[in-house]
Amino acid sequence: MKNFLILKLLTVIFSGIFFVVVSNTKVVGGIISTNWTSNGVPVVVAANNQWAFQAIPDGNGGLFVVWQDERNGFANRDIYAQRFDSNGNALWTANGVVVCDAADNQLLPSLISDRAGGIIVSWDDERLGNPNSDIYAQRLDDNGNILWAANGIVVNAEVDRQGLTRMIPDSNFGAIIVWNDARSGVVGDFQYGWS
Ligand SMILES: [Ca+2]
Repeated sequence: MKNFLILKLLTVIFSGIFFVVVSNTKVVGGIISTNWTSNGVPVVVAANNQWAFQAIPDGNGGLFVVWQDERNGFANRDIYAQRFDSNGNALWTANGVVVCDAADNQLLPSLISDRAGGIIVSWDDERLGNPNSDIYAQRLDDNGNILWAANGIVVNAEVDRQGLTRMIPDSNFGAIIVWNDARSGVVGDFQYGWS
């Protein structure tokens, strides 16, 4: 467990406590108080680093996980996702399904339930220019199928940087998204949203 860092801890009713930890190269996760492998099951074992993961319950005793992935290069980071059942079995493609593998970097994903069994993921996206990131989003169903346009829909691509998204579900299987926006020239404005 050397170099491991607990990054996420959340309580799930009737399912114990999820924990997800990450080393400098690999991400692992498990459920405290159940019989998952004692040192955790791998979330992803791919080349280079996997970082910046987020996890939420899947509503069936398992969890969804998304992360920033460098398997395709340190200057071509992508977004991947995985689902685990209550026994720690990966339910989607081994090492995760591609949420976005567009050119350049996709960074710092956030995720929420779409309240229809799947998830909505948003992230910072540099495909149109580094470091002037934009905001993109994608929806996946409960089987990991992509539901919106390949590599995500544009949420906001104004001048300068947009990033650090946070979301809540809306009333129609979508999301309300807020982000940090520097279009005014002031990094730190949180005055923009999308639904
Ligand atoms: Ca990329």
